[in-house]
This record gives sequence, C-alpha cells and structure tokens, in this order.
Amino acid sequence: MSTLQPASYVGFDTITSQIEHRLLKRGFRFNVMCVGESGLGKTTMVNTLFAAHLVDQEQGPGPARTTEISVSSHTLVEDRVKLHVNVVDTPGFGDAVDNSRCWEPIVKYCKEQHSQYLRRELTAQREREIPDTRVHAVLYFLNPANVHRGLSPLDRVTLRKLAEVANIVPVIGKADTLTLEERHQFRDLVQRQINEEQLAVYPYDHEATGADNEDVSPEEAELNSSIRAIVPFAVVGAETTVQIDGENVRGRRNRWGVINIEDINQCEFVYLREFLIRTHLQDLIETTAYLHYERFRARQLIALKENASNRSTQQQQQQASTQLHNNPMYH
Ligand SMILES: Nc1nc2c(ncn2[C@@H]2O[C@H](COP(=O)(O)OP(=O)(O)OP(=O)(O)O)[C@@H](O)[C@H]2O)c(=O)[nH]1
Ligand SMILES: [Mg+2]
Repeated sequence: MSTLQPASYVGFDTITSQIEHRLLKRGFRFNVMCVGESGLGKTTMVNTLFAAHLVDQEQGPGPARTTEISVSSHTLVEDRVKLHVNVVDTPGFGDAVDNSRCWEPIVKYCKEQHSQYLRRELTAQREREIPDTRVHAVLYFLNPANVHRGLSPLDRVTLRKLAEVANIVPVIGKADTLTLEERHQFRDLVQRQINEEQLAVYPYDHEATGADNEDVSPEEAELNSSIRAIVPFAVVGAETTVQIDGENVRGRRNRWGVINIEDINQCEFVYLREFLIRTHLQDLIETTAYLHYERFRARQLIALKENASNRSTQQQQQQASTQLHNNPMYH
C-alpha cells in the first residue's frame, strides 16, 4: 500500500525565487552615455549621477574638457541587489571648425558595442553570459542658451542618427541658468519639435507610432506618458557637497545662493535618476536588446548572407569560365 500523499502541491511556484536567486548572484549591468555640445556639464553629470550611492566612490579632480570617449565603472549595492554601472563620457561637440559630422564617433562607438556582442554570440562555443557593453541609454544634453529656438540643426541630425542605435533621453544641461518660466518654455518648444519631426525619443509613444504595444500595461503606458510630459529633464550637476542647514548635500554654491540638486523643487536631477534606475532600468536594457541590437544584428546577418551569396556566384562564374577555357571546343 502506498503511503505517498496525493501530489497536489508540486512546488513550481518557487521558480520565481529560483530565478531571483540566479539574477541576484549574477547582478545587473547598466550602461549609460552622456552626449552633447561642449561645456554643458556632461562630465559633471557623469560624476554626479550615482555618486551618492557608490560603494567604490573615488574623488577625482574637477571636470576638464573631455577629449576622448571614456568609460567609468561603478558598483551600486542595495539590499541584496548588485548593479554594475558603466558611465560613458564623450567629448563635447563644438570644438572643430566643421561640426556637421561630430555625431559619427559616438554612433560608431554604439555600433561597435553591438558588433562585439554579435561576434561573441556567433562563436561556436559562446559564453553563457556575454559581457554587455551595449549602451542602454544616451543622455542627450541640450544647451540652455537655445531656450528660444529649441533644437539646433546639429541636435536634430545627432538625435536622428543616435536614435537608430540607442535609447535617447534628452536633458536640459545647466538648468540653473534658466528661470523656471524659461525651463517650461524650452521644454514645451522641444517637445513640440520632437513630435513634429518624429524624433524617436525614449520612452517611445507606441500609440502614436501604431507599433505593437501588447506588452505595455495601462499603468506602464500612463507612467510613460507622464515621463514624456517632463522630458527633457531640466538637470543640474554638482560634484561637490555644500552645507544647507547644517546638512551636507550635493549642490552648487554661487553668489546669490545654493542649489541643492537632490531637491525636487529646484531641479529634476532626482526624477532623472529615479527614471533611469527605479522605473525604467529593465525596460531600457530590454529595449536595447530587442529593438536596437536586433535591428543591428538583422542588418549584419543579411549583409553577411548577401556577401556570401555574391562570393559563391562569383566562384560559380569563375568555375564556369575556367571550364569553358579548358573545353577543347573553345580553342
Ligand atoms: N551652472 C552650472 N554649471 C555647471 C553645471 N554642470 C557643470 N557645470 C560647470 O560647467 C563647466 C563645464 O562642465 P563639464 O562637466 O566639464 O562639461 P562637459 O559637457 O563635460 O564639457 P566637454 O567635456 O568640453 O564636452 C564646469 O565648470 C562645471 O563646473 C550645472 O548644472 N550648472
Ligand atoms: Mg566633459
């Protein structure tokens, strides 16, 4: 006689904790890049973005003009979750006589990361976990001096080119140089231009583009539209801490006062960080993999196939011509 209990409980509901355990062990990787005109505070933002949360924080010298693309890596730990962040700093536009193609090295960098990933994916014995250096988000800095004209011609072409390879999040740099009214005015103008010119800015408006949005729940759609309403984020960067009411906070001190960048009433830096990390981290990573990388991968594989078929046609033609030459009838 069997003593086994009826197997009503199999236990597959533990799969979520099994997955969680594996993900926690592996940690998460997030790559974010700063792009825009020279002197808009990109390097300062790179050093500000996760500074308050870093476990391996190092105090570098103040920002100098950036001359090449550089990556700084940090590890953030919260509860049991480990997040590896790579922040990619880029040289600002505007130093050369002709700036019309200054977006090229940045687009090239993004494509190279896709290409490296693809190469590793296509090896016969590919790794279980391919190191991911693909850029998940590009913070595109708009010049606050353009408050009345909005996007410059260079912004337009760069946004268009970069949007083909990565998720773009526009921000207004050095927003403390604008009055609150000017910030609103700039934002409204840029939003209008983005819509009119159909620039693909993250988070994407699936409804407007008519794209497949089955995966987006009503709550997510609502969150995304509230984010789209505040893009571009008006940000202020600060590498230094200042004292306000006896408390040390990240901020900038000038002759007429102090700006606390962590205060949501003073700038949108906190909103930007929350958006990147708290609400949209996973989606930025997934969109990079399923949209930008897939697009790159498909193009590369089609090109490879075409090359291969061209080569085989050439070989066949060569073979046919050699056979023809060797044919006694030919002579
Ligand atoms: N008022 C104000 N000044 C800022 C802000 N962020 C940076 N700065 C200052 O602006 C200057 C340029 O900052 P960087 O961070 O080097 O600018 P960048 O965009 O990296 O410049 P490039 O490397 O030349 O492209 C520095 O003196 C910063 O202290 C900001 O939010 N507000
Ligand atoms: Mg810089």
